[in-house]
Amino acid sequence: DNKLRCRTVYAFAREMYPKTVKCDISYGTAGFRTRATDLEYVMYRMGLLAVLRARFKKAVIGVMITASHNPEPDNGVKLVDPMGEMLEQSWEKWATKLANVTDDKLENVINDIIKLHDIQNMNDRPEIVVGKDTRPSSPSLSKAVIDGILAMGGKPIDYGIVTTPQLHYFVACKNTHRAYGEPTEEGYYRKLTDAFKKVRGDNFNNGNYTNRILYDGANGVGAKKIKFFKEGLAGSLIIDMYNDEIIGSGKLNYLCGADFVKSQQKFPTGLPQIPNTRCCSVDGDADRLIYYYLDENQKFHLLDGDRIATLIAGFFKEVLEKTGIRLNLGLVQTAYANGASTTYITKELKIPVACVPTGVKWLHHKALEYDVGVYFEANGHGTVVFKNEAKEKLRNAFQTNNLTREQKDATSRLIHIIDIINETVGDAIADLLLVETILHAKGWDVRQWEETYTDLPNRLLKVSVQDRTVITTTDAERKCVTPKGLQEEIDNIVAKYPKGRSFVRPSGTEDVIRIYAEAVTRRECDKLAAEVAGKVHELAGGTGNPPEI
Ligand code: G16
Repeated sequence: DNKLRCRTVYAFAREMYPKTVKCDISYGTAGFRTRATDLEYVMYRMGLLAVLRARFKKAVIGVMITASHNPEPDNGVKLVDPMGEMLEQSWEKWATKLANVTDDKLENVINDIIKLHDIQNMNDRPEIVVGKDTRPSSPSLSKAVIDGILAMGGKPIDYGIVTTPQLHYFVACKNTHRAYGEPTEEGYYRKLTDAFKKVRGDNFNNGNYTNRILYDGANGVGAKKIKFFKEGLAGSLIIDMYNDEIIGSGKLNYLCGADFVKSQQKFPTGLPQIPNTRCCSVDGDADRLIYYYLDENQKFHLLDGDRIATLIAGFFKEVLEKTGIRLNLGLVQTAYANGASTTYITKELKIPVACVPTGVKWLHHKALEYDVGVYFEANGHGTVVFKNEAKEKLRNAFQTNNLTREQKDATSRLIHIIDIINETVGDAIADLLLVETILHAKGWDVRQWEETYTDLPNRLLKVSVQDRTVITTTDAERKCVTPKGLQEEIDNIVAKYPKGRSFVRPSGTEDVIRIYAEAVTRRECDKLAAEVAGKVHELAGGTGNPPEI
């Protein structure tokens, strides 16, 4: 049987999805990502791998076709593990291997995977859930994934165009036999909006908080899906939508969306410029969320993932204290977190903070160590995760009669809030509902939220190099190991700037080196970023001109 299966796989590959690209690609920060035209055979092979993974785990596995924040001509693919988490790291190596072998070696690698993992149930037909974003290249790439699933004998369940977090949610629902929710789009909208409405109650506004927000859909799936939320929220939150999805218009993520707003620190195109009005942007697959506003002098103010993290962590600390239930709370960040946010969390909120490398998989994993783990990247990617025992503890406490009125109210609020959150992965729309819930509870407008601490001016730059793998890092990406001498140069530059901090790392999703810098003033910060970028360009084989600010 096995032999026959492998032959089919090979024949399919040779006829329909031959390997057309010579150079290798690797499973990076968020799966494979490159030009869409180079991806058909990779997609087919990931369909194959998903079925093998599903047989090994005896569970439903997900495949998402998206390049998220990347420009529209790019695309990508990532596998989703049984509880909705990112593919386990040891299998990333297999993904890379399977993607890069020549067609005639495909059979061998598949046999290696089967043997090494002792996969016996080769006749099982596991379900593989497939989703895609709105890119014009996504339908044909999705077909390649589905052909791979079929060739390997799996059962594709095609959810069509969905957000990345929706796909993660479907996988978790299926594998928990619906304990996490209904594995349908309707089930997802209902779970989140019902919980939101319960917590909000009849008073839609509170103190300085008003329930209207301007929403930038990045011309992607986040625009398409917010419409269902608007209906479900029934006026409890009014979402004015801009940058609506226009499939194939070439505008995805262009001058708008969470990545543009965060990295350019600019107001996006397409939204009305109304002073002191809360605005937010999601990215191309709706797993990142960024807030911002323009003041009366048209000055731009950014409230990024660090702000969202501190708002959420601070709120959970307050509510947990009110419940009287002892649960430990922690926050996970990356090196991109603004130094001021880390100081605020540790000194004022007194919540422990951990720092891990870029990539949701690292943050998610670390956050699971706490009873209640909040994790966010500065770029707006994050969520809150709860240990099962923590949820049980809350539910059990609520059932007993040992709580005071205040403790009971706080416990019930927390139980409902858990249902607003998509615990499987960062989810821009679920995060939006959570932020709005907290601002409403506090009665805060966007300026009060911003007043909690003052960000250090910071700058993100990109440098193009011949080969980004020449830069390797350690210490949660805060120090670079190669090329030799670069870290000493960076240290010397940083030493000239009071409270200066800078690090460099190769991107896992684009062909560039990323530079981060922060300092006390905007001028110094920009000078620091430019100096470090110049050094990277010089010592790491930069192409073209070094970036200018
Ligand atoms: C992906 C990852 C994020 C990461 C971002 C940038 O986001 O999921 O964890 O921060 O890429 O990664 P890098 O700096 O390595 O290019 P998304 O929203 O594009 O999926």
